[in-house]
Amino acid sequence: KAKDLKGVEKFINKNQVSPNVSYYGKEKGKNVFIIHLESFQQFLINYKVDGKEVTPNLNKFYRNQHTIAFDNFYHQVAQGKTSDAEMMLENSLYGLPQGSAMVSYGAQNTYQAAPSILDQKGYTTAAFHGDVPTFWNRNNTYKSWGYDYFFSDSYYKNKSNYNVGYGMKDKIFFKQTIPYLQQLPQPFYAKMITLTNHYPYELDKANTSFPATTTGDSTVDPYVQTAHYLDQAFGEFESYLHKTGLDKNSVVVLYGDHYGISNNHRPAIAKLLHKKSVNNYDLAQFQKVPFMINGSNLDGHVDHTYGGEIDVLPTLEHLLGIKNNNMIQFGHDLLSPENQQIVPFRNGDFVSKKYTKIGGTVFDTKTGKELKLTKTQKKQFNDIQKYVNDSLSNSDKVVYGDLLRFHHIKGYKDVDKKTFDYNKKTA
Ligand code: GP9
Ligand code: MN
Repeated sequence: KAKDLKGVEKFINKNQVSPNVSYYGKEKGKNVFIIHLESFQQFLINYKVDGKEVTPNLNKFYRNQHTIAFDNFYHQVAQGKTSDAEMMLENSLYGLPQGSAMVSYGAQNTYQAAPSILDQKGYTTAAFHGDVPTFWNRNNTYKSWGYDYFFSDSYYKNKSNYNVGYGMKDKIFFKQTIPYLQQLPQPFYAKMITLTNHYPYELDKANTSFPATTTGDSTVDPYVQTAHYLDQAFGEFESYLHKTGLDKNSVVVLYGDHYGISNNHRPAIAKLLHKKSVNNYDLAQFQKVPFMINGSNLDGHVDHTYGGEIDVLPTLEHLLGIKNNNMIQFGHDLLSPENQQIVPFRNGDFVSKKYTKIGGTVFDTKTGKELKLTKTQKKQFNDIQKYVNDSLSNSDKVVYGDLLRFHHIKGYKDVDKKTFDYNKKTA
């Protein structure tokens, strides 16, 4: 019902943060690349095996003079995995407590998503993925989000040795994406979803030059090999951007969607981190994923702000000079000095600047020490917990109730799903 939106709007307005004046509109009008690094965790950045960097290209990108890299950035997905990440990234709405919002609510709901917001600023929008279009109901959901184009497996030349696991190998995927990119009118918003670094981390012999880790856990050990392959694929794509000068008029956003190594592998994780054992705090830290933004007008640095996938869209909007104070978005610009630095997890746990709450235990986020809260701390803690619960439940109200159909924004037209057709036309 339309009146259910009132409470949601109230919550959003109360928690609004204003943009950082020194970043607002810095990258206005540029092309945007969103590069989805499958199952990629932050610990891989600068990680070495046998003295060799797993991800030399991403490491370079991380410390590039024009890259803002967040090192306290968490994935917030639940059962919907990749689809939860996509949902948060492009809508600033959470995935659902069970199942996948894209699967259950992707086709019928109204969204005010990144592609349609940018479309109305004159952008062409396209998603690229080397798997079947139906996975996670992308073929329907992307229409609701306003994607002009969705290039999936049938758009790519395929030979049997091009594939591994779920689909096309990342190097081949990036290479074959380029001719399509070149035809997109600028400015464009292009999302590329990689695949090869997906469990069970399979790779053909020719690409398996990098040494596996030696934890003895066979699910974990090949992870760095496919991560290394993904890094090489990214490196090749980056040199294309550089050669063509596209890097100058584009913002390149990189993020890891969720863990590759789940928390069920404690002994192996301890070995990877060179620790005797790991507790819940260590595991929460281990769940960090990369979030990096590169743009020629940005002053590169590592930013320690605590944030998560829900915060990406507001951050990007402000860099592009797009106001979001009339939008229903649950994240907050990570570059805003007013950011409260609270990262809700789907199960109600959270990381914040001061406290990390996992299960029934509260840790000091800075030191990792378990805390017995004093009366004043308890009050702060409860306020954060309330925010976390309200944020998740209001987002769920929006998705379950399809409330955005009642949310009208001045100067913004809702998506007309019927205008899109992602089937490849055969000449
Ligand atoms: C499949 C891919 C995998 O197309 O995006 O999704 P995941 O299993 O990581 O959720
Ligand atoms: Mn995934």
